[in-house]
Amino acid sequence: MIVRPYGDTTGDGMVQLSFTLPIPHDKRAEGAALQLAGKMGMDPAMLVHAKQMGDGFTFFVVYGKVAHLVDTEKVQVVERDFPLLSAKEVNAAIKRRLRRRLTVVGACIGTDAHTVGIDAILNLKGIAGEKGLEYYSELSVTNMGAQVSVPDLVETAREKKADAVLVSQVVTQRDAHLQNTRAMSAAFREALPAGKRPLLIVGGPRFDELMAPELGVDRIFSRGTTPREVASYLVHALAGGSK
Ligand code: B12
Repeated sequence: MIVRPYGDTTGDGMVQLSFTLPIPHDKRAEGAALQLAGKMGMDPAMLVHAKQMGDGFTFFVVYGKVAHLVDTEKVQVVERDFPLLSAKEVNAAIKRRLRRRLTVVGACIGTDAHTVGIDAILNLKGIAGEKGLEYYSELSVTNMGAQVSVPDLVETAREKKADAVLVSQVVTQRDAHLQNTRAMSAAFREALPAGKRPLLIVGGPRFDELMAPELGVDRIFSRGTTPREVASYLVHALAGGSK
Protein backbone atom coordinates (compact mmCIF):
# COMPACT_ATOMS: atom_id res chain seq x y z
CA MET A 1 0.00 0.00 0.00
CA ILE A 2 1.23 3.49 -0.85
CA VAL A 3 0.66 6.11 1.86
CA ARG A 4 1.51 9.77 2.43
CA PRO A 5 1.87 11.66 5.70
CA TYR A 6 -1.22 13.51 6.94
CA GLY A 7 -1.54 16.81 8.84
CA ASP A 8 -4.70 18.80 8.11
CA THR A 9 -6.43 16.83 5.35
CA THR A 10 -5.89 13.21 4.27
CA GLY A 11 -2.88 12.75 2.01
CA ASP A 12 -1.70 16.38 2.27
CA GLY A 13 1.91 15.31 2.91
CA MET A 14 2.33 17.46 6.04
CA VAL A 15 5.15 16.53 8.49
CA GLN A 16 6.70 18.13 11.55
CA LEU A 17 10.43 18.24 12.15
CA SER A 18 12.46 19.47 15.13
CA PHE A 19 16.19 20.23 15.26
CA THR A 20 18.78 22.53 16.79
CA LEU A 21 21.18 24.85 14.96
CA PRO A 22 24.36 26.15 16.63
CA ILE A 23 23.41 29.86 16.21
CA PRO A 24 21.67 32.40 18.49
CA HIS A 25 17.95 33.00 17.96
CA ASP A 26 17.20 35.87 15.58
CA LYS A 27 15.53 36.41 12.20
CA ARG A 28 18.49 35.01 10.29
CA ALA A 29 18.42 31.85 12.43
CA GLU A 30 14.74 31.37 11.56
CA GLY A 31 15.61 31.82 7.87
CA ALA A 32 18.41 29.29 8.26
CA ALA A 33 15.99 26.77 9.75
CA LEU A 34 13.62 27.22 6.80
CA GLN A 35 16.52 26.86 4.37
CA LEU A 36 17.43 23.50 5.95
CA ALA A 37 13.80 22.33 5.83
CA GLY A 38 13.61 23.34 2.16
CA LYS A 39 16.79 21.43 1.36
CA MET A 40 15.27 18.40 3.10
CA GLY A 41 12.33 18.50 0.71
CA MET A 42 9.73 20.37 2.78
CA ASP A 43 7.91 22.77 0.45
CA PRO A 44 6.32 24.94 1.67
CA ALA A 45 7.94 24.92 5.14
CA MET A 46 6.54 26.94 8.05
CA LEU A 47 8.40 27.77 11.23
CA VAL A 48 6.07 26.98 14.14
CA HIS A 49 8.50 27.23 17.07
CA ALA A 50 11.95 28.68 17.74
CA LYS A 51 13.61 28.96 21.14
CA GLN A 52 17.14 29.82 22.16
CA MET A 53 18.69 26.93 24.13
CA GLY A 54 21.55 28.47 26.12
CA ASP A 55 24.22 30.61 24.45
CA GLY A 56 24.46 30.25 20.71
CA PHE A 57 21.96 27.42 20.10
CA THR A 58 18.37 27.56 18.83
CA PHE A 59 15.79 24.81 18.83
CA PHE A 60 13.27 24.82 15.96
CA VAL A 61 10.05 23.09 15.03
CA VAL A 62 9.14 23.28 11.35
CA TYR A 63 5.84 22.13 9.81
CA GLY A 64 5.62 21.57 6.07
CA LYS A 65 4.66 19.53 3.07
CA VAL A 66 6.71 16.70 1.56
CA ALA A 67 6.07 15.00 -1.77
CA HIS A 68 7.45 11.60 -0.73
CA LEU A 69 5.36 8.45 -0.75
CA VAL A 70 5.78 5.44 1.54
CA ASP A 71 5.41 1.89 0.22
CA THR A 72 4.32 -0.24 3.19
CA GLU A 73 5.14 -3.43 1.23
CA LYS A 74 8.83 -2.48 1.25
CA VAL A 75 9.07 -1.91 5.02
CA GLN A 76 11.55 -4.21 6.79
CA VAL A 77 11.01 -5.02 10.47
CA VAL A 78 11.68 -7.85 12.87
CA GLU A 79 8.28 -9.50 13.38
CA ARG A 80 7.67 -11.49 16.55
CA ASP A 81 8.32 -15.07 15.37
CA PHE A 82 7.37 -16.78 18.63
CA PRO A 83 4.09 -17.08 20.55
CA LEU A 84 3.35 -14.69 23.40
CA LEU A 85 2.96 -16.85 26.51
CA SER A 86 1.42 -16.22 29.93
CA ALA A 87 3.63 -16.45 33.03
CA LYS A 88 2.05 -19.83 33.78
CA GLU A 89 2.91 -21.14 30.30
CA VAL A 90 6.46 -19.79 30.54
CA ASN A 91 7.04 -21.51 33.88
CA ALA A 92 5.48 -24.77 32.68
CA ALA A 93 7.57 -24.84 29.49
CA ILE A 94 10.81 -24.25 31.38
CA LYS A 95 9.97 -26.91 33.95
CA ARG A 96 9.06 -29.46 31.28
CA ARG A 97 11.92 -28.75 28.90
CA LEU A 98 14.86 -27.71 31.06
CA ARG A 99 13.92 -29.48 34.29
CA ARG A 100 15.71 -26.71 36.17
CA ARG A 101 15.35 -22.96 36.54
CA LEU A 102 16.46 -20.80 33.63
CA THR A 103 19.17 -18.38 34.75
CA VAL A 104 19.24 -14.78 33.54
CA VAL A 105 21.87 -12.13 34.24
CA GLY A 106 21.05 -8.51 33.37
CA ALA A 107 23.01 -5.27 33.40
CA CYS A 108 23.34 -1.82 32.00
CA ILE A 109 26.90 -1.75 30.64
CA GLY A 110 29.56 0.89 29.93
CA THR A 111 29.04 4.34 31.44
CA ASP A 112 25.29 4.12 30.91
CA ALA A 113 23.36 4.72 34.15
CA HIS A 114 19.83 4.46 32.71
CA THR A 115 18.49 1.48 34.65
CA VAL A 116 14.75 2.16 34.38
CA GLY A 117 14.48 0.06 31.19
CA ILE A 118 16.33 -3.04 32.41
CA ASP A 119 14.60 -2.75 35.80
CA ALA A 120 11.23 -2.66 34.02
CA ILE A 121 12.07 -5.97 32.35
CA LEU A 122 13.73 -7.69 35.32
CA ASN A 123 12.31 -6.34 38.58
CA LEU A 124 9.20 -7.79 40.16
CA LYS A 125 7.38 -4.49 39.67
CA GLY A 126 7.60 -4.76 35.86
CA ILE A 127 5.97 -2.28 33.50
CA ALA A 128 2.68 -1.58 31.73
CA GLY A 129 0.70 -3.82 34.10
CA GLU A 130 3.06 -6.78 33.56
CA LYS A 131 5.29 -8.22 36.27
CA GLY A 132 9.02 -8.41 35.54
CA LEU A 133 11.05 -11.60 35.08
CA GLU A 134 11.68 -11.87 38.85
CA TYR A 135 8.00 -12.78 39.15
CA TYR A 136 8.45 -15.97 37.11
CA SER A 137 9.10 -18.85 39.51
CA GLU A 138 11.18 -20.79 36.95
CA LEU A 139 13.47 -17.85 36.17
CA SER A 140 16.46 -17.10 38.37
CA VAL A 141 17.31 -13.42 37.88
CA THR A 142 20.45 -11.47 38.77
CA ASN A 143 20.24 -7.74 38.08
CA MET A 144 23.74 -6.24 38.22
CA GLY A 145 22.46 -2.66 37.88
CA ALA A 146 24.15 0.28 36.18
CA GLN A 147 27.61 0.99 34.75
CA VAL A 148 28.71 -2.63 34.77
CA SER A 149 31.99 -3.37 32.96
CA VAL A 150 32.03 -6.05 30.28
CA PRO A 151 34.60 -8.19 32.17
CA ASP A 152 32.41 -8.09 35.31
CA LEU A 153 29.38 -9.08 33.26
CA VAL A 154 31.21 -12.00 31.64
CA GLU A 155 32.51 -13.13 35.03
CA THR A 156 29.08 -13.02 36.67
CA ALA A 157 27.46 -14.78 33.72
CA ARG A 158 30.06 -17.52 33.97
CA GLU A 159 29.74 -17.80 37.75
CA LYS A 160 25.94 -18.00 37.60
CA LYS A 161 26.03 -20.32 34.56
CA ALA A 162 23.71 -17.87 32.83
CA ASP A 163 21.46 -19.23 30.11
CA ALA A 164 20.82 -15.69 28.92
CA VAL A 165 22.48 -12.31 29.36
CA LEU A 166 20.25 -9.26 29.08
CA VAL A 167 22.01 -5.96 28.44
CA SER A 168 20.48 -2.49 28.36
CA GLN A 169 21.85 0.49 26.45
CA VAL A 170 19.98 3.78 26.47
CA VAL A 171 22.65 6.37 25.71
CA THR A 172 23.38 6.50 21.98
CA GLN A 173 25.76 9.46 21.88
CA ARG A 174 28.66 8.71 19.50
CA ASP A 175 27.04 5.30 18.93
CA ALA A 176 28.04 4.18 22.44
CA HIS A 177 25.23 1.61 22.43
CA LEU A 178 26.60 -0.05 19.27
CA GLN A 179 30.22 0.00 20.41
CA ASN A 180 29.38 -1.35 23.87
CA THR A 181 27.21 -4.11 22.41
CA ARG A 182 29.93 -5.17 19.97
CA ALA A 183 32.51 -5.19 22.79
CA MET A 184 30.16 -7.26 24.95
CA SER A 185 29.40 -9.87 22.31
CA ALA A 186 33.08 -10.13 21.36
CA ALA A 187 34.04 -10.66 25.01
CA PHE A 188 31.54 -13.51 25.36
CA ARG A 189 32.79 -15.10 22.13
CA GLU A 190 36.34 -14.89 23.44
CA ALA A 191 35.59 -16.11 26.97
CA LEU A 192 33.34 -19.07 26.19
CA PRO A 193 33.25 -21.66 23.44
CA ALA A 194 30.17 -21.89 21.20
CA GLY A 195 27.60 -24.08 22.92
CA LYS A 196 28.65 -22.78 26.35
CA ARG A 197 27.86 -19.17 25.49
CA PRO A 198 24.69 -17.66 26.94
CA LEU A 199 21.98 -16.28 24.71
CA LEU A 200 22.83 -12.60 24.22
CA ILE A 201 19.95 -10.12 24.28
CA VAL A 202 20.25 -6.34 24.16
CA GLY A 203 17.57 -3.73 24.57
CA GLY A 204 17.07 0.01 24.53
CA PRO A 205 14.85 2.62 22.92
CA ARG A 206 17.10 3.53 20.00
CA PHE A 207 18.28 0.15 18.79
CA ASP A 208 17.42 -1.00 15.28
CA GLU A 209 16.10 -4.52 15.82
CA LEU A 210 17.44 -5.57 12.41
CA MET A 211 21.05 -5.11 13.59
CA ALA A 212 21.28 -8.26 15.77
CA PRO A 213 23.57 -10.26 13.43
CA GLU A 214 25.86 -7.32 12.83
CA LEU A 215 26.20 -6.66 16.58
CA GLY A 216 26.84 -10.32 17.35
CA VAL A 217 23.76 -10.78 19.55
CA ASP A 218 20.82 -13.17 19.32
CA ARG A 219 18.03 -10.64 19.66
CA ILE A 220 17.39 -6.94 20.06
CA PHE A 221 14.37 -5.48 21.85
CA SER A 222 13.48 -1.84 21.38
CA ARG A 223 10.97 0.77 22.63
CA GLY A 224 7.93 -0.43 24.54
CA THR A 225 9.18 -3.99 25.21
CA THR A 226 7.29 -5.81 27.95
CA PRO A 227 8.68 -8.52 30.26
CA ARG A 228 6.25 -11.08 28.87
CA GLU A 229 7.68 -10.69 25.38
CA VAL A 230 11.17 -11.29 26.76
CA ALA A 231 10.08 -14.30 28.85
CA SER A 232 8.31 -15.78 25.80
CA TYR A 233 11.42 -15.28 23.69
CA LEU A 234 13.58 -16.99 26.34
CA VAL A 235 11.28 -20.03 26.22
CA HIS A 236 11.32 -19.99 22.42
CA ALA A 237 15.11 -19.75 22.20
CA LEU A 238 16.18 -21.85 25.19
CA ALA A 239 13.38 -24.20 26.15
CA GLY A 240 12.26 -25.40 22.75
CA GLY A 241 9.10 -23.29 22.46
CA SER A 242 5.85 -23.66 24.39
CA LYS A 243 4.91 -27.24 23.43
C1 B12 B 1 15.32 9.00 33.49
C2 B12 B 1 16.46 9.54 32.62
C3 B12 B 1 17.69 9.76 33.24
C4 B12 B 1 17.97 9.39 34.69
C5 B12 B 1 18.25 7.87 34.76
C6 B12 B 1 17.86 7.27 36.10
C7 B12 B 1 17.92 5.78 36.07
N1 B12 B 1 18.18 5.22 37.22
O1 B12 B 1 17.75 5.15 35.04
C8 B12 B 1 19.24 10.28 34.98
C9 B12 B 1 18.77 11.62 35.54
C10 B12 B 1 20.28 9.67 35.94
C11 B12 B 1 19.78 10.50 33.58
C12 B12 B 1 21.08 10.85 33.34
C13 B12 B 1 21.58 11.15 32.07
N2 B12 B 1 20.87 11.18 30.92
CO1 B12 B 1 19.03 10.58 30.76
N3 B12 B 1 17.21 10.27 30.47
C14 B12 B 1 16.26 9.83 31.24
C15 B12 B 1 14.93 9.83 30.43
C16 B12 B 1 14.14 11.10 30.85
C17 B12 B 1 14.01 8.62 30.62
C18 B12 B 1 14.66 7.26 30.38
C19 B12 B 1 13.73 6.20 30.96
O2 B12 B 1 13.81 5.89 32.14
N4 B12 B 1 12.79 5.68 30.15
C20 B12 B 1 11.78 4.72 30.60
C21 B12 B 1 12.19 3.26 30.29
C22 B12 B 1 11.14 2.30 30.85
O3 B12 B 1 12.24 3.14 28.90
P1 B12 B 1 13.49 2.49 28.11
O4 B12 B 1 14.77 2.81 28.76
O5 B12 B 1 13.31 2.83 26.68
O6 B12 B 1 13.26 0.92 28.30
C23 B12 B 1 12.29 0.18 27.59
C24 B12 B 1 12.79 -0.35 26.23
O7 B12 B 1 13.74 0.43 25.60
C25 B12 B 1 13.26 -1.74 26.53
N5 B12 B 1 14.60 -1.96 27.09
C26 B12 B 1 15.49 -1.12 27.61
N6 B12 B 1 16.58 -1.77 28.03
C27 B12 B 1 16.36 -3.07 27.80
C28 B12 B 1 17.17 -4.19 28.00
C29 B12 B 1 16.69 -5.45 27.62
C30 B12 B 1 17.55 -6.63 27.85
C31 B12 B 1 15.42 -5.58 27.01
C32 B12 B 1 14.91 -6.90 26.62
C33 B12 B 1 14.61 -4.46 26.79
C34 B12 B 1 15.10 -3.23 27.18
O8 B12 B 1 12.32 -2.16 27.51
C35 B12 B 1 12.03 -1.08 28.39
C36 B12 B 1 10.59 -1.23 28.84
O9 B12 B 1 9.70 -1.08 27.76
C37 B12 B 1 15.44 9.90 28.95
C38 B12 B 1 14.54 10.65 27.96
C39 B12 B 1 13.32 9.86 27.59
N7 B12 B 1 12.18 10.45 27.76
O10 B12 B 1 13.45 8.70 27.19
C40 B12 B 1 16.78 10.63 29.13
C41 B12 B 1 17.92 10.35 28.14
C42 B12 B 1 17.99 8.86 27.88
N8 B12 B 1 19.09 10.80 28.89
C43 B12 B 1 19.98 11.38 28.15
C44 B12 B 1 21.21 11.92 28.61
C45 B12 B 1 22.02 12.68 27.58
C46 B12 B 1 21.62 11.78 29.93
C47 B12 B 1 22.91 12.31 30.52
C48 B12 B 1 24.16 12.17 29.67
C49 B12 B 1 22.66 13.78 30.91
C50 B12 B 1 23.87 14.51 31.42
N9 B12 B 1 24.40 15.39 30.58
O11 B12 B 1 24.30 14.27 32.50
C51 B12 B 1 23.02 11.50 31.84
C52 B12 B 1 23.84 10.24 31.61
C53 B12 B 1 24.06 9.44 32.83
C54 B12 B 1 24.74 8.16 32.48
N10 B12 B 1 25.98 8.01 32.93
O12 B12 B 1 24.17 7.33 31.81
C55 B12 B 1 19.55 11.40 26.69
C56 B12 B 1 20.30 10.39 25.83
C57 B12 B 1 20.61 10.99 24.48
C58 B12 B 1 21.37 10.04 23.60
N11 B12 B 1 21.24 10.23 22.31
O13 B12 B 1 22.07 9.18 24.00
C59 B12 B 1 18.00 11.20 26.81
C60 B12 B 1 17.36 10.53 25.59
C61 B12 B 1 17.39 12.60 27.04
C62 B12 B 1 17.61 13.52 25.86
N12 B12 B 1 16.68 13.65 24.94
O14 B12 B 1 18.60 14.17 25.75
N13 B12 B 1 18.81 10.29 32.64
